[in-house]
Amino acid sequence: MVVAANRTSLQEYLASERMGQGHNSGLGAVIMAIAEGSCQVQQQVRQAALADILGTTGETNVQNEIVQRLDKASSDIFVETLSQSGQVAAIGCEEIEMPVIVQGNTGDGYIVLMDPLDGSSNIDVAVSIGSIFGIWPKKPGETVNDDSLLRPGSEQVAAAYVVYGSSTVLVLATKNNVLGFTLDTESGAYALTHPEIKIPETCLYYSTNEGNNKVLDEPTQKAIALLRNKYSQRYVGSLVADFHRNLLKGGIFAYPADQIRKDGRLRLMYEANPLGFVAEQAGGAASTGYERIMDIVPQQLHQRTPLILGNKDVVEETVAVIRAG
Ligand code: AHM
Ligand code: MG
Repeated sequence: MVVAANRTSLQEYLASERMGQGHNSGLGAVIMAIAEGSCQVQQQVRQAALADILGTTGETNVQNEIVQRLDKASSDIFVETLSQSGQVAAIGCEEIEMPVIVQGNTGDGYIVLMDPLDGSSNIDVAVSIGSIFGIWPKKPGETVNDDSLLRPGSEQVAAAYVVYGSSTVLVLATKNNVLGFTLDTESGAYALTHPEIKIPETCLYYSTNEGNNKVLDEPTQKAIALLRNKYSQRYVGSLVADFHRNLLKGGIFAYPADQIRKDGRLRLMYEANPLGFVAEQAGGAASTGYERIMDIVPQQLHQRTPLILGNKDVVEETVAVIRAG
């Protein structure tokens, strides 16, 4: 049964926003490439154990983390769909050390940075995981090279993520708004289910790895204690899933720097920047604890960052406690 027949499809929405035209020329094709790739990834995620594609590839990635077979498969899928969109000049990916420069793209086009499968530790245990994308417009007339990817998050034109949860939801943020589309697995099309997402003003949840508390510095321990005293804790261990809950229900995610992870745990270019963009467009905020995430001028494709993300007032309050020392 096709349950989404009377809803606006992602394709219809992009056409109505004229995302194939004018200064947005080609953005619709990039977003459709993400949607198409995510349909393939969600099939693999749902059938992983049956198709015998769980477990590791036996390799480690550039961050020295073990590569899961689904990490690699997702990376290959999105590199292919984005490259074939005809609108992507370069791709930066968590699983690939160097940027992928897409041959033949000579037009204006876009640069996409992605975490193709976020929440690797949850892949083998049937817990929600996701994919994250930041989209930057190529500079006019630029011939892309490796440095073309090192742009601050504030220059993103759009960002998206897909959560493979009890349903598959694609959240798209542009400078105009934030919307959610749910995949109708029968028809294979995304349908608009969450028009105009805004983070609720009331914060209900905080999401942090409490096991790290002992290695936090004192001001950060104070900031986390404040959250603990006020809000309920929810922590999946997949950033996309934790963020998605907090975006819809009101909450804050915190992965601060600690004595072991001095630069934080999460990656600036394809985790913090895209979700920071989504959060800000939905009325929220994203900070390292010391500065706005999207103001950081990146030095490296795979650099890490501390991340405090979600409800604006609570991010500001948390940051103020960390800064007060
Ligand atoms: P990944 O991109 O390799 O999956 O790693 C990032 C994940 C995030 O999804 C999540 O927020 C974090 O790592 C969890 O880390 P920890 O297990 O230290 O709590
Ligand atoms: Mg990740």
